[in-house]
Amino acid sequence: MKIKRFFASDVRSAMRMVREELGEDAVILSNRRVNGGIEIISATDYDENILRQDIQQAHAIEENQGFVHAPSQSEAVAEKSKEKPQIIWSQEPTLMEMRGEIKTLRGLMETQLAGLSMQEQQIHNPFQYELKQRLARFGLGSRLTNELIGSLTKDGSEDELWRRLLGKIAVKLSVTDDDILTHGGAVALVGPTGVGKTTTVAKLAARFALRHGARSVALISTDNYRIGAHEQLKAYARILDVPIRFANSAENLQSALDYFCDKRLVLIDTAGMSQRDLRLSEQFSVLNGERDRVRSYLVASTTSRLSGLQEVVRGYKRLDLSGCILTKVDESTCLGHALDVLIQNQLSVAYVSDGQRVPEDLQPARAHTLVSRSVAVMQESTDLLEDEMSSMRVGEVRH
Ligand SMILES: Nc1nc2c(ncn2[C@@H]2O[C@H](COP(=O)(O)OP(=O)(O)OP(=O)(O)O)[C@@H](O)[C@H]2O)c(=O)[nH]1
Ligand SMILES: [Mg+2]
Repeated sequence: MKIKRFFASDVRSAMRMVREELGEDAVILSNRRVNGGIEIISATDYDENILRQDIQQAHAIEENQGFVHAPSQSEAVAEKSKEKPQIIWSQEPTLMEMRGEIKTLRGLMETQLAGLSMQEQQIHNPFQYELKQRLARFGLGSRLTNELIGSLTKDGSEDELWRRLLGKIAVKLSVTDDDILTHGGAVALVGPTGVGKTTTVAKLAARFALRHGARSVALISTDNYRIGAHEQLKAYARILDVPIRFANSAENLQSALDYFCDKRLVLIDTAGMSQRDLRLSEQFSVLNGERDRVRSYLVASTTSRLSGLQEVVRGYKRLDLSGCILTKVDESTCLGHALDVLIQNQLSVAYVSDGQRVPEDLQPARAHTLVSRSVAVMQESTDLLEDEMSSMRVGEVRH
């Protein structure tokens, strides 16, 4: 193996020197900036063992000369290659530079092309363009937007078409018609942390107790992970004067359900868990053990973004979900995100929670009401944005 060090003012000149002296088969072992230019270490007839010896020798020389040695790229690669073979030529600086430039160019072209197609649409199909923009502000993702626009017959004014689109969204959105409070049974509320599960359990229990009496309801908590989790539900049970039990395993849940078999509604409050939490499988196996008796509803906060909601629903769909309860609608800045995710996942909405008050702030979900509310939220957010933009413009003028 022949190793040689080259100095030049820039990478291109150094590479030319390498090629002229060592030929096209030369491999680049390292490159670094040094005073006055670039240093490249290159080799022909590359042999990994000899390279390692050479590197050790180089270290010894540099240490004797008082240099502080930082491992170079080639040394790191050589170290790694003790474990498995590495492709050293991929570190070649010009290639790496070119790869980076191609990536940047591809990104630029994609953005430009997307912009061009939007511009073209704006010119040739202004209605469609405007409706797409409105649906994006409403909170729908591109897949559902394209599906809805594609199914639209294009007769009528823009506002008529918009109303028709909203009607289509309402038709696609399925609701469960107050099923928990109408049919009762054993119902578990599951979902990520802090979305409002315990508060919703209390709201449902209070509503049911108002309709059928406190004796008809019972509560179970499977939240054994947090100190104080029991206290919160216990406090609600005390206020509502309904019995409560705690279950920390599938067997305990079974016996708690047996114990409350005379109740018309048994509400199960679960520990809040991220869809990425490894303990989620444990929670699922406890609930799946009682699948025949317990219906599970996902509680999802409408303050989450589209991708976050998508991930939550995907994670919790491993549980056979009977529906979803949307919370924090009063705090949402884009309700359409939740509608998109529910429609795409064919998950029905059971209830809508729009505040902290127990039991007032909970309504059975109605598709048209939810769509109208989403439009109102969209309008509020647009107005807010416009206000901010105009105050920024005023600020600019003043400066
Ligand atoms: N604004 C608003 N706040 C709500 C709503 N529902 C619940 N909250 C509040 O959200 C906070 C968390 O509610 P919890 O019921 O404890 O949530 P959780 O899902 O049981 O939380 P973990 O058990 O910790 O996972 C509390 O402050 C509630 O008052 C709602 O619809 N709107
Ligand atoms: Mg809770």
